[in-house]
Amino acid sequence: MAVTRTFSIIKPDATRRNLTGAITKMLEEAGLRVVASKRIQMTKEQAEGFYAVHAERPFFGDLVSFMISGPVVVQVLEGEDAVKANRDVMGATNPADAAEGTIRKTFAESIEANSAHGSDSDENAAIEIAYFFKPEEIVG
Ligand code: IDP
Ligand code: MG
Repeated sequence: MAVTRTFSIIKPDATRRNLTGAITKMLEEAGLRVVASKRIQMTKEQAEGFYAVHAERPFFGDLVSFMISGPVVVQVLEGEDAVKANRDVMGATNPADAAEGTIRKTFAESIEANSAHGSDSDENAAIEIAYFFKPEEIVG
């Protein structure tokens, strides 16, 4: 295994409930290191671009509205096999299916308001990191 990077978002349902620290702690305890982080208010255009792969899904409009409903914390995480480590600690998309001890099982409100995003491949991680961060904003 190699040390790699992934992209994470602490979603509006979590920032609203002041869970930024609690979620970051779970990421850190899973062996991930925050090497870039910023709290932003996404624009509609930014959210639509980020989730463009889901543009044809029935929930796309609601998802974009949710993602701009409040601030988010975008982060670059580094660690051994970071994409998998992050997806494992995040848990299944639907909190009803998420394993005990995962972020989504612990904190998610619904399949949509599920507290965290994590890239699903190294390729998408690189694309998503570049969507929100300049190289000089990432300090490993
Ligand atoms: P993931 O976040 O676990 O990778 P994706 O299938 O990539 O899941 O979906 C992206 C996001 O879209 C989810 O995290 C969730 O916020 C939302 N979402 C996914 N499926 C549904 C659904 O069936 N209804 C409403 N929102 C959904
Ligand atoms: Mg996904």
